[in-house]
Amino acid sequence: MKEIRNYKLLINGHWVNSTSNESISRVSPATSQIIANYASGTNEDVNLAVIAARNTFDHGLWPRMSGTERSRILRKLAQRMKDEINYLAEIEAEEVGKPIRLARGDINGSIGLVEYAASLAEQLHGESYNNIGQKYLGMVVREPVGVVALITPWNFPALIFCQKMAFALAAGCTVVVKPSEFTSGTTLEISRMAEEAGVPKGVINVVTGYGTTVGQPLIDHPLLDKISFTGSTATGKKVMEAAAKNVKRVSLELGGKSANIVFADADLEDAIDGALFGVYFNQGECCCATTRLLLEERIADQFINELIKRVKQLKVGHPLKEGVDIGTMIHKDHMNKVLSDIETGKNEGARLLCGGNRILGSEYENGCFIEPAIFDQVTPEMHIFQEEIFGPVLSITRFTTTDEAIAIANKTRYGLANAVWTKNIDKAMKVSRELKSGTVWVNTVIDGPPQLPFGGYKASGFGREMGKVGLEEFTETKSIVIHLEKRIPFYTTVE
Ligand code: TXE
Repeated sequence: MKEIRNYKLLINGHWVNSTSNESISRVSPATSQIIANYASGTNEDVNLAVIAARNTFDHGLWPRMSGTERSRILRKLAQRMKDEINYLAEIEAEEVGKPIRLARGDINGSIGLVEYAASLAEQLHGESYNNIGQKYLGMVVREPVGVVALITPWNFPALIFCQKMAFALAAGCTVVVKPSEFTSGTTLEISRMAEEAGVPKGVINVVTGYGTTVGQPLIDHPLLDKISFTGSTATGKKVMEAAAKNVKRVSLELGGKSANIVFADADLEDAIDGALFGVYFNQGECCCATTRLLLEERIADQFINELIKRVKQLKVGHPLKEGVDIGTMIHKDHMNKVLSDIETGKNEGARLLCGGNRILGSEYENGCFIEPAIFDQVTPEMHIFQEEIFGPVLSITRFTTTDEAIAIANKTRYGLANAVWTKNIDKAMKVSRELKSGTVWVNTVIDGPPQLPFGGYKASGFGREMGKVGLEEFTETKSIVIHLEKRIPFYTTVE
């Protein structure tokens, strides 16, 4: 048996026990055996962490360093992550239940995010206006927003942590991180590496624990300047409520229900692979998963037949086994929720074409494995069309015209991402322009470099991560108006 990893909290540069002295055991979602223990943080731990981040921001070196110095340290962090890439990937695969091949990709992606944020740290600048009259000079300067709470979910723990932390640090902020209680391992390990790379104490503080006992006191804390949250829409609303109390800045990356529109003139081989990857990647536990496949009627039957053949070849299995395509659901409750959504789909009249059962027996017996499922004849009023299932479940709806495809794709309260497959550039651009989402993929899916911002329209949230704007989200804008020479008095003095 592998060694169980035991973790403490990181507060003001020290690894400390929680004041509760209690821990949270993470069991493997593949085997039900304990793989890690995280400290169960409290209100008091949160308070200590926020005070440390506040003091470091108000009096410490980090926000006052040059961008080049911050950039150098972030690059060292990226190097430390490269040194331990396999270790990080194993933790990610084990704790999330995702295939090791994917976990390696996630850690590589996380390194890429840190490197890109490091480059932005050097480039962050404002504007100057030298054209506003002889007697004026205007400057627009960017300042770090301050102390930021980073609250992250369980599906991409390392990637989402780096997508927030590296940009916040590049801007000069200090952070208090609350990772998911199911997958805190890589956040703690990367924070250790950040210290080793030279990030000063108090810049990154990590309080592990539950949403109610750590998350809520954190978002309520009056000494925070901003909350950056990724998770469910329900918790996102709580974040907004808490932030309203003292007008904290907020950015929210919430759920999604992405459409994947395939036109008859697409490269169908590519589109089939994209349809599979878009929904079964990370077991479907992905906010931008393209869970709604919209097929042009005249190719639908042929496309579906091929899709079913290909789905049956996907290997569901233990996350650490090479060659596995689909791992396990994050935990039993979530698995049961996904199975219940599948039942709802059947009951509301959608046609289950394959999969959708829990897999039991031999290596699957103690895990949370589900066969990848495909539903046909899904209509927009159905629960499975509208609600985020967050599992390996694809819904198919057919269309005949481009306008119909756009209308169906937009019939959701979410707006995180959508994809379109066609070889016709006019059609690709018309659809891209009319889809209501923060991202549109054309002839690809779940794709994109750190230069491109990511975030939602509508109920998928607001604010953007990555790209230059991802850095600006962690800044305040200050206008400095400078008057030169003697002013013409506004109030004239009477002799
Ligand atoms: O999310 P939560 P859960 C969706 C997905 C999934 C559902 C529920 O549909 O099935 O959400 O997942 C912390 N104050 N997404 O319950 O609760 C929590 O501890 C402050 C989409 O895990 O939103 C965790 O660290 N924080 C999503 C983080 O919030 C609180 C990814 C997210 O957990 C809190 C994950 C509180 N009161 C799930 N309560 C995406 N957008 O990618 C909980 N938390």
